[in-house]
Amino acid sequence: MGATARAQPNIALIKYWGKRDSERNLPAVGSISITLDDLYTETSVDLDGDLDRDRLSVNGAERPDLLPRVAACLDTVLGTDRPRCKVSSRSNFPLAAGLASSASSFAALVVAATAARGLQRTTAKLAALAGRASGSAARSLYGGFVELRNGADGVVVESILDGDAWPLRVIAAITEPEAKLVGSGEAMEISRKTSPFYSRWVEEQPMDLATARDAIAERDFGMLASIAEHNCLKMHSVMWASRPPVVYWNSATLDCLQTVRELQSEGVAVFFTIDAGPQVKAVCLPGDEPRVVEALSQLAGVHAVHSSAIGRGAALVSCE
Ligand code: 2P0
Repeated sequence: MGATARAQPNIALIKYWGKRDSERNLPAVGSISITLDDLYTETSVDLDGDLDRDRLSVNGAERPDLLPRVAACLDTVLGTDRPRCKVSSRSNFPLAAGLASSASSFAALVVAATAARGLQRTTAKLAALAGRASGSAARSLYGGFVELRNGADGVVVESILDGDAWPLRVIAAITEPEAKLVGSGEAMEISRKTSPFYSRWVEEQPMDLATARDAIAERDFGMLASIAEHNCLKMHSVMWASRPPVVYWNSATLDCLQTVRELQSEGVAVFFTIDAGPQVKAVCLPGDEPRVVEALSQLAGVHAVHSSAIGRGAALVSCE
């Protein structure tokens, strides 16, 4: 039996950084994200008892190096007595470079594996399973504006506003197409153990979440811009103050920030956010998108820009 699912990455406006329980991969803080539309990962899972071992191909190439994490996720979703699986995954954007490919990849994997086995699960359950593999993946099960909270026994995820209700645009400026050197899971642990700002970061997160929630409920772009940029820079300050320091930015990252600041001073409704990578995501109102795309595309250090609307959560494409 086999199934194919599609999931989109999500971009956190209020970030997840740090774990309270590494074993169960539970985040130390809640987060708020928007699920994208135009970037996606499509993953097929075929259950095949005749295989001698699990197989994984990513964008057409065998990737045994990525298999242990995928196999662990399959064990969580299907049980350790599961049949061997053939997994093929394709994404239409760069992987492991700060565009949340692990979010879309694990969200699609969990949905496809569940369907391939003929299991019925609620979206909440699928989100919890995806979160075990990658904290941010839990959010990609839902569309629009999504909040992840820490519940007593795991994460609680919900869509807090439909994308159609506030159709913001996201422009991702790619400043480095190659994969990052330090994975976010490892970097989070370095921050938790060594950054003098880490405890303050965790302490202040409920305040930032509340402000962003209000901004989204009121469709207040200025308020959302201000809290999202603050939360992003605070997360990177935690990383920069870690030992060893975790610095994902390059000089083009800073050029993008400067360009966003200039656009803001010209009255353009745009703000930036940066994840565990050097790419800059500019979030703007639809009418301002052409100016933002044009300004970011012109920068020498920007290799490509990807524009996206806000989209829906992970979904099954086919099941045999
Ligand atoms: C986020 N990031 O909220 C934050 C902002 C990166 C910076 O979630 O260790 O790949 O697999 O749970 O989900 C990236 O972390 O981490 C991430 P794991 P994940 O989007």
